[in-house]
Amino acid sequence: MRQRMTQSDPTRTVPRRGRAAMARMMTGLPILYSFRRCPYAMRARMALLASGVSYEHREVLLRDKPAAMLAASPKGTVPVFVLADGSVIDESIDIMRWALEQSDPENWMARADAALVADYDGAFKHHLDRYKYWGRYGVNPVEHRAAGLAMLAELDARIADQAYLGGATRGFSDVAIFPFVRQFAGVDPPWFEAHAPQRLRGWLGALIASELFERAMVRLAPWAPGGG
Ligand SMILES: N[C@@H](CCC(=O)N[C@@H](CS)C(=O)NCC(=O)O)C(=O)O
Repeated sequence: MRQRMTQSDPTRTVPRRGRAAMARMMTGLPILYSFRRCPYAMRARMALLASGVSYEHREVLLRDKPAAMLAASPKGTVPVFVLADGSVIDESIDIMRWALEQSDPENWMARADAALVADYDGAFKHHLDRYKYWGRYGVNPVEHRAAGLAMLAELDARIADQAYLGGATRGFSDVAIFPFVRQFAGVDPPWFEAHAPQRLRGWLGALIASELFERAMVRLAPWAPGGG
């Protein structure tokens, strides 16, 4: 490998599958396969941006996933993060952790409640999906909306005396959870406005209005191999 890299035209001698990996080794930038509207990808992007780690963003169409992404992670979900050494992280929470291990300037990990995040990834997401896509599940959305709202009341209690879940400033838990609350709010905004606790709505609004979220929601054309 080392010898090949010193040759004048590596593309002639390196097997096809090896070329992308070699380019990666040369640029050194990790790659994030991402989808703008995916809440899991949102939180991964926000942690990467907060950490300041450089990476190559590859926007993906979920109906037309790049072969390179599927080769890295056959389970086919975004986000997928491919490190320069070829290792792959394909769970959003793990991408967040990895980013913040590199650098955590806002000290997010000091405000990480793993049990709470797991509860939102589990029970809340369960209710969110059934509220939003009730037809697909053949369920009564109102029941799942009520169950989600009950969870949000608990979340609201956590911010009774502080602006964010872990204290005065945003942390890991806030960023890991709010994209799902945003989706919940977006199913029926007038209903959410009328029924969700006011403080909780303020918490959500602040995270949505943040510059970090704005940066994470930048619109990019889908990535195509060879297209840059
Ligand atoms: N546990 C995964 C879940 C990721 C996930 O489910 N992403 C969705 C999009 S929001 C996806 O890629 N679904 C596959 C598809 O729609 O084809 C994570 O946290 O990264």
